[in-house]
Amino acid sequence: MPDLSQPREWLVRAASVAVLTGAGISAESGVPTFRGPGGLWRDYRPEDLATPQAFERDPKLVWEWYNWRRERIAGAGPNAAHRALVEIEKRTPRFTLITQNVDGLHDLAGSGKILKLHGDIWRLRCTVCGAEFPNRRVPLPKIPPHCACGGLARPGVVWFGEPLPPGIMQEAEHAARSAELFLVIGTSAVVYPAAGLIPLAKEGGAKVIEINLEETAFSQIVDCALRWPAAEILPQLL
Ligand code: BV8
Ligand code: ZN
Repeated sequence: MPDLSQPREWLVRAASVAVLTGAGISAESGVPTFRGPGGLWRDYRPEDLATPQAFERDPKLVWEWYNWRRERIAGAGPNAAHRALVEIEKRTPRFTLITQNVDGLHDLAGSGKILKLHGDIWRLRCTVCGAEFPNRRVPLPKIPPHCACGGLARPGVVWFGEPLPPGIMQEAEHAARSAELFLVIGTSAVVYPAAGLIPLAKEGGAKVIEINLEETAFSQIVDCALRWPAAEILPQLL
């Protein structure tokens, strides 16, 4: 376990903390990441499946992938990393959790305010009437699922090439820019505009701590890089 005295001091002193999480924070819950080992699903890449074009071309295949992911996530629960963030939220006057994850594990852990940049795998949206509704059926009884109006339903997530939900990035940018401490946990930092929050936090004067097993494009600019599994090191940070 690396020496945590410096990051601990930053955490105790910070009146405003912002956190950006990625698939890595759910890895120790048994939810496969996108780009890590075993992250690939069959022989497809997320960039090829998580797009409007893929859904247009083969909604059944795309829904099979989401159904498989929903099954994997349904069997998983929040881990010590998710819970540690709930504890930090309780102790910090101004705290914002920004996640790229669509698995809903931060909600289950009890996090309060969560900015979901890429949507929620447990919500569906009708491609015809636009109705948006929760659906936690695992497995889905019918693939692809349909809306009560008869229209084809899609996962309530943001695909590549799609804009993020309006207003969410503005809130996330404000939180990153005004944070005294910015935690980047379990993200390969390759997806934009989410990854752009990291340099933004730095420009805003935040101390940036990266928790990841591997180097990322931003490892050079962070103030502290902790190469350790999040579920082990975050509770130690507390
Ligand atoms: C947009 C939802 C514009 C769906 C997702 C060329 C260059 C730059 C950018 C682009 C480009 N071409 C296109 C773009 C833009 C594109 C993009 O960024 N592409 C990337 C691939 C280059 N972005 C977009 O399209 C975005 N939209 O820009 O719109 C626009 C504006 C107006 C009008 C129209 C259009 C939308 C992006 C959202 C895509 N949706 N997900 C779903 O989930 O099914 S992204 C997907 O990747 C997930 O959300 C995931 O969260 C995200 C990022 O992945 P990570 O979370 O980082 O996960 P990953 O597996 O990669 O990494 C895991 C990390 O954890 C690893 O580093 C590993 O080491 C670490 N780890 C593992 N175990 C642990 C651990 N760390 C700690 N502890 C452990 N135990
Ligand atoms: Zn409908």
